[in-house]
Amino acid sequence: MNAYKLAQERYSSMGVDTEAALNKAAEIPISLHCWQGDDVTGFEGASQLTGGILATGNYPGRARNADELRADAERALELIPGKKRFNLHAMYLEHGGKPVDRDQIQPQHFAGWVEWARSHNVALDFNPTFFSHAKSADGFTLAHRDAGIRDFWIEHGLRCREISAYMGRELGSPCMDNFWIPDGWKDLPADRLVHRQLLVDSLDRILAPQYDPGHTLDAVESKLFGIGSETYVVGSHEFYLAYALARNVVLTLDAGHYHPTESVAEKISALLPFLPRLMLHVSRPVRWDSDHVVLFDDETRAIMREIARADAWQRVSVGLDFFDASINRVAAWVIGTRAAFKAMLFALLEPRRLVIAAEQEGRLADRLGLLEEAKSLPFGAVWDEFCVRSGTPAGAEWMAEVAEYERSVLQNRQ
Ligand code: RNT
Ligand code: ZN
Repeated sequence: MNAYKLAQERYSSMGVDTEAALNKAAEIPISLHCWQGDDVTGFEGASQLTGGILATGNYPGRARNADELRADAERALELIPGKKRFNLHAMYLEHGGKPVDRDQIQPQHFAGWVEWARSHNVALDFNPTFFSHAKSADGFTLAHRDAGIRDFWIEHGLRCREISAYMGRELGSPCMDNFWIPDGWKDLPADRLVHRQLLVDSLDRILAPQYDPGHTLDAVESKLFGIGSETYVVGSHEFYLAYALARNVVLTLDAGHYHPTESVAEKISALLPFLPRLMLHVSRPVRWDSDHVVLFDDETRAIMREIARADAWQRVSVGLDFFDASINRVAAWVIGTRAAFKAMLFALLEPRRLVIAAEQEGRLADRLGLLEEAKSLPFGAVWDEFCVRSGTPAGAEWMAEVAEYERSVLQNRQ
């Protein structure tokens, strides 16, 4: 009998249907972030990543243009099981040699991406880019006191919504348009309120045009601090939670954007009764918001477990957000995304019926015991089965493929 059949029996003895879990996991998309492929550089000729985020390392082979980034992403997508989306930032436009500023971008600048997405059967998500630009150099964008700078960024936001709607319409799946801005102060502000009022006004102006929610959805992403905005971030958690509730937009939770002992997993069930929709940036903060490659670790498992327990996959969009420039970037995508899918499948295999029964009947030692026993069920065999059914390598086989791609493609980029 093969390993999967044995695993199926073991899970079944705990009341878990592995076939149902495999089928479900195959339907739930994870959105791969384009910016892992080039250290958050983009195609505008930026010489520096700003906005208080940082990709560290100088591993050779960074994608330098859209064709290279797409080729690298294709290699990664082939090695990752499950349903994938692809998440772009505005700075990944293709201007065809005629640079356009952020307040001038149009859907046509993303036509190449839409064609690529269509031919690879992935839907797109989108992000306006409020960093790595002369007009964000002093650390403020949508919350800037200067009306001219604010207008520039508002126009960028408006155009990004149009582009997002175009992507969603073309590809037949709503494009999540995620707003994250770096605005904040390094040191003690004299006026915390004024920037928050300005940000409300800017966002309201950006969100004024109505779009079909079947084409684009708007999300806002909070943050605790950034490099250079350690003391005050305009778009804090409370700010965006209140904004999302007041204006009925999606709230994005980034796993690296809270105090280190806070858990994003724990927040999900607190928000679901109030917010129709959440977006996640699954990431791995190490001592700070370091955006390390996602792993099959406690926090990622807890996040997926909470979505699975609430059966909220329709309401919680899962995206990734990490950037490691110190290792092969294709491998980083593969490791992080496979880990996220692994955590999703693991969550779907929880012996939920037995654990709930134990809780309801007050058998609390059984509840704890079952959760502990579930950890040593033969999960690896079910995961391998998921990979094989997806037509992707099981186990460590993907490594040889990435190594070959490094030899034949990445090493030639100087
Ligand atoms: C920054 C946010 C944001 C970015 C991307 C590039 O702290 O996490 O999501 O990582 O938009
Ligand atoms: Zn993020």
